Amino acid sequence: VPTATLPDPAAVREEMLKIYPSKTLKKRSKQMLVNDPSAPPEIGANTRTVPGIITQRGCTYAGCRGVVIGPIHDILHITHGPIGCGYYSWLTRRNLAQQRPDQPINFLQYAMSTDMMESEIIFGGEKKLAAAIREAYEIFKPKAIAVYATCPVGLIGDDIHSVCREAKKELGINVFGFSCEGYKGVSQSAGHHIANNGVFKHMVGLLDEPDPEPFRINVLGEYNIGGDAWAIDTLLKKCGIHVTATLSGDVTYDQICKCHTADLNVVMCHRSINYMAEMMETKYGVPWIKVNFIGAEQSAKSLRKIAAYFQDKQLTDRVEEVIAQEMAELRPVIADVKTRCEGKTAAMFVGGSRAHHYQHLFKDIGMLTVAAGYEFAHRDDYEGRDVLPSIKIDADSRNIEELEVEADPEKFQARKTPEQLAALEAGGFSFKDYEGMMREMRKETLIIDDISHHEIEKLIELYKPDIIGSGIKDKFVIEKFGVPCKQLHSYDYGGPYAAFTGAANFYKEVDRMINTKVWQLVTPSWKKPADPAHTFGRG
Ligand code: CFM
Ligand code: HCA
Repeated sequence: VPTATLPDPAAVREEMLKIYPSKTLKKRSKQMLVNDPSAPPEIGANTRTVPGIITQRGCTYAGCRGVVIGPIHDILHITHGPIGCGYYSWLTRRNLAQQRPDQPINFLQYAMSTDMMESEIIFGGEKKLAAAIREAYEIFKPKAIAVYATCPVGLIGDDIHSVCREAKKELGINVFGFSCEGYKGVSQSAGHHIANNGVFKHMVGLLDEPDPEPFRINVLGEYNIGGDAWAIDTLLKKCGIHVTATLSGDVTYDQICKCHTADLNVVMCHRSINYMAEMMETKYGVPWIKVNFIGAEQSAKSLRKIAAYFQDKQLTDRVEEVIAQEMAELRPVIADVKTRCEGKTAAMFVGGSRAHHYQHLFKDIGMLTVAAGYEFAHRDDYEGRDVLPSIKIDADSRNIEELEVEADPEKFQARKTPEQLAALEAGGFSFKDYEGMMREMRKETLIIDDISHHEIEKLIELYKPDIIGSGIKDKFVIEKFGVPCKQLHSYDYGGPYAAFTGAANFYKEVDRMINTKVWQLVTPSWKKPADPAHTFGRG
């Protein structure tokens, strides 16, 4: 991409900021930066959105129930609250699970809620919750039930945890609650933290039955959107690497209960699950490494890293064989797509990890990301792990209790001997080498945290990107400007995009989206003569 043709990012930033009143301007200034990969500047991430700004963020309940725990498909999820939260989170995130012979019903299709009414808001909803748990148990006989508190529950002070404890005693199954009221944090990120704590406390470690296969790993922070976890699983299987559990994509309760028996945790989405990786290491001795199966080069690098960890010649050879095979199939696709996509530009504003990961897929086909940002990530996701001590004081972490975790004297098991660790280190292997987004991005890229609709409009006007990766809340705003928008949350119902096979799907879809002539037919409404019936809004 001839970067000389790109606008000056500092000038774009000024242009975006100039309409804000002074207090908002001050705040937003810290959340918009021009990148320097050699010394990432400090970003004002994970702070409260200014009221009135149109944000893409979600709430704590969404992060807990919707994102991290929702995909566990053989337990019941009961939302305690008025019906809205349960109803509007029903099947919106693409939590895919395969039907299994031992479990004919896929519980993910249900929306279960206590449907609190005015009387419960006034007199308390604990009795109704206890009755709902009992009723749900009678109908479905699940292995476990999880209860999620919504905003009003926290406000009136229902004690969901004691209701769950009672139900656990009465029914003889695992019942546990999450105080994930939507207002708890500044975004869904707080919900991840609450979810991790609960999963760790109530599930991990309950089943001491290691899978018999060698090279056992858990894939943490992989949620099987569009079948990504299946694509990764297939690739790992080809190499002879076994997945004990994917947290949380197409995963069962038992898999989570025994995931502490794995040899290694590999972390895809650091933002949503770093807490779990750290806690499992402390309590059970499972080390973790960061991986990324989005993008061909990144997938190869991740496989090599896993093989390097196991220090096994046969596995290393097999991994190289698989990479060679997969790349032989992928190369012609890349070459073909590149003829039409090379030199095009992308911008990405997504969640807490994909804005980073997907840049690699665009890079594979010769495209450049000119601007990027997360919705709710923290400083370490932008700047790298080095900032960890200081992120402890960020907005979400202040509100959420850290679990006190210590090594379990019976279950802790060091996965490597000191000699093996020394050999790994001598070979240049490093654990926890999490670099964050900024170090892996071109100098002068514009970084925008928690982007607003106003800023997206300015970005389109000044950068004219060929494609934007984003979510449902702004997809159609973007497309009305004549710019294709690829949803990087739901994949617009496509996918998988992970691993080599998924990468091929992504390249072809981006090619189709960018190169279709349909965008030339779009005339945005503000370019047409004013309609006297709609005189308000954009003039
Ligand atoms: Fe992690 Fe996710 Fe993401 Fe996320 Fe999400 Fe998601 Fe996302 Mo939507 S866990 S941070 S809270 S990778 S639901 S599967 S797509 S915003 S970038
Ligand atoms: C969430 C879920 C979401 C929303 C997607 C979007 C998802 O944040 O609660 O805004 O397009 O991936 O389903 O991130």
